[in-house]
Amino acid sequence: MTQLTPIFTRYWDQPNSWTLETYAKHSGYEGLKKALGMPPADIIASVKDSGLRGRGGAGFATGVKWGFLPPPDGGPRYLVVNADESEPGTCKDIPLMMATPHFLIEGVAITSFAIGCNHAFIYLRGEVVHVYRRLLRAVEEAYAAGHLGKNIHGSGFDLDVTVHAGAGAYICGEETALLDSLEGRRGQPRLRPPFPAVAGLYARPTVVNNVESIASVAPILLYGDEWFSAMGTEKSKGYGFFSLSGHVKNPGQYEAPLGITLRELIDMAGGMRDENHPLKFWTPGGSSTPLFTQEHLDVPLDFDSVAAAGSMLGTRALQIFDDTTCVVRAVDRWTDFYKHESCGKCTPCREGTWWLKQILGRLEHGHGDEEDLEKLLDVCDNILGRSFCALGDGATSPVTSSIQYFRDEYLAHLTQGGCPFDRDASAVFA
Ligand code: L3W
Ligand code: SF4
Repeated sequence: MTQLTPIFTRYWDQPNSWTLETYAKHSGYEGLKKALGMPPADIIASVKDSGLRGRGGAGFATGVKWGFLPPPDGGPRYLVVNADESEPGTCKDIPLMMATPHFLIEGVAITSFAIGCNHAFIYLRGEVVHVYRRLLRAVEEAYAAGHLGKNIHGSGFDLDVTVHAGAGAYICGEETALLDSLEGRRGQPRLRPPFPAVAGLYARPTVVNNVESIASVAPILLYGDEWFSAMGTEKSKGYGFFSLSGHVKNPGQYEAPLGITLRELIDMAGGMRDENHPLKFWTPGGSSTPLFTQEHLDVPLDFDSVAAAGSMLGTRALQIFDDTTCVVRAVDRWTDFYKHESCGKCTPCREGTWWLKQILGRLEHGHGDEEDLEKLLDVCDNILGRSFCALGDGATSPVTSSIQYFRDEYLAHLTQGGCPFDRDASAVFA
């Protein structure tokens, strides 16, 4: 049985967990002091050796990404933390920043020193004003204690940190749209390459990493890369947040080694909310990842095992649905989100998400016809791989996977003149 690994969550239910005073009592900023005595190349090597892979969805190796920066040319280079957490079901970065913001700020300082950055940015989702205030206060505390600012701990290293709140658009979580937004433009994805590592913020070399990735750097430096890589699986090292929401008794963030299964996590969360209603479907990594069902309860939640089973680990946002949920209605709601958040830059996503929403809506409300399932799949086929960024591809995941596993339920919407769950779910799908 896999055990929880409370690192970020060790004391976050204690009073004032977010203050520098509490963080200092738990070895806070010791990792930074250690890092400042190391050659920057050794820090990058240590993060590479730890096996840390990006915690923002794509799972790209963090140390490898840092290694893509071109050699210093005398001009500025930047670290930008992607704190625009908005993927449906994803709820880990915001609790982490609320409960223990100094993990992130220490990680920012270590990473900036390693990559030669003197000005780092934290780009925060616009809606979470309470998190903005908490981060500002934590940054102030870190400056006052000499963890940020000029000549940090006598090392000669200077670092300023700017916290920037966005305006509330899901697309600004895409790294290049985020950079455009940070520069003051409308947030829309840029063509890649060039990747941000080569031409990012203000066309300068830039590392863009997720909050949890950067926060993980502090414990890796403090306890060592071998400590980190001893957890997890062969190609998915370490631990991370698994955010359970929906139909479990105790939803929340569970910190555990990668490779844990949903069966184990549901046990940790106290079981399903009602034992008379079993698990029906779930998302392994947010709504942009193909749905899983009962048959995937024992898939190890690591990057490769989830991919081999037909989905993506994504942000480990486990949205759990029991058999009282209409899958067509759930997919319709997610699709409404993608249609609303599509930035409009490319036709397949802008028009395709609109059509998906129209077809799903009429199925759910009893106006569908027999061709609708094939139309849904055809529209998805015209979005997937033909869109400018991952938002379009992600919008197709819930649609195609739900038809794969629940075609009969879609057909029932046709034969019964709309959503059977509006009448008696158990009678229809028993
Ligand atoms: C330099 C190269 N850099 C790749 C860098 C690249 C980026 C990272 C990963 O999307 C996914 C998406 C969501 N030289 C490079 C290079 N890089 N090759 O590596 O890049 P990529 O394109 O694989 O992914 P991405 O664009 O970062 C992220 C999925 O995650 N997702 C998560 C959503 C999460 C939120 C949230 O709320 N946090 O929105 C869920 O599934 O769909 O597929 O840095 O520059 N040759
Ligand atoms: Fe914008 Fe969607 Fe195209 Fe991405 S896929 S650029 S979000 S329209």
